[in-house]
Amino acid sequence: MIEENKIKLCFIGNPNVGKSTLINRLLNSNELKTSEIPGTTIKTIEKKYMWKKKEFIFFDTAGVYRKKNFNFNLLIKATKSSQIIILILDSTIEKLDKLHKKLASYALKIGKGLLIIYNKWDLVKNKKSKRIELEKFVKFSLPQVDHKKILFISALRDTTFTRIFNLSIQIKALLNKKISTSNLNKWLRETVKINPPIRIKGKEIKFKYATQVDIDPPTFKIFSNHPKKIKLSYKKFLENKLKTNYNLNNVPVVLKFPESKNPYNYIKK
Ligand SMILES: Nc1nc2c(ncn2[C@@H]2O[C@H](COP(=O)(O)OP(=O)(O)OP(=O)(O)O)[C@@H](O)[C@H]2O)c(=O)[nH]1
Ligand SMILES: [Mg+2]
Repeated sequence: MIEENKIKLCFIGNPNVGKSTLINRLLNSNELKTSEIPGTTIKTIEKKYMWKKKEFIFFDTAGVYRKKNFNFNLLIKATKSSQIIILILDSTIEKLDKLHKKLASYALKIGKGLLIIYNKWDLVKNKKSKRIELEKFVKFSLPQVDHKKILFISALRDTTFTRIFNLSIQIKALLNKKISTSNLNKWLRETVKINPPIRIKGKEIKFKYATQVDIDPPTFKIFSNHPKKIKLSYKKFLENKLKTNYNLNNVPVVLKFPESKNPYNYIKK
């Protein structure tokens, strides 16, 4: 089977949030040990599953805790071997703590897709207001994540998990998305025209050209006359606009502003 057809998902989160229970449900089996006692899964376990002719590889990981003897290396190794990180949170616990923010940001930083799932939704009473509240938490703590793509599930009670499979397929496709140069340049021209960068020390920043140079994660180069003078806030603005315009949700996008004065020099290489 060719590698492109594989979708590797790494399930991470605090102990006892239901990572192993969820993977068992996705596998339609009981092969992974689960229990109400935190710390059931000790090391990473890899499972394969075919879903609609696609091979899924699930990594079940040990619940993260802060004690000194927690093996972060194992978690990092599983994270690096995967394409998408699935952060499982407990719906009955209010906060997205610092460690989760770090893990999620790290996943995006190293180029992974990210899906956030609130589990144990069956235990939540006032579902409508709780959903809004939890979405706000994520929006505030992890602004890189599209809060509309968060899933609220019960690994124990739900009867279907199709959305998890479908969203993972979608996120993998986004990681590999290719945008044509002409399309990108049309976007760049229009975006800069509506909201041009401010002059820095009298110098006008002119954008010349944009091109996608890599996939997984989508990586772009934007050429201009004064790349060093572009403010970080304007770079962030372009990144956000690019993400919204091409629906690049739940995946990192890398924008580079290279020095080269003549973009054609770069392209000829
Ligand atoms: N009510 C409810 N309980 C759940 C749900 N999912 C899991 N549980 C229970 O939560 C407990 C922990 O589940 P596990 O799947 O072992 O959790 P884990 O995240 O793998 O935990 P560690 O391996 O310790 O990191 C078990 O008693 C599960 O039955 C859910 O959606 N609703
Ligand atoms: Mg477990």
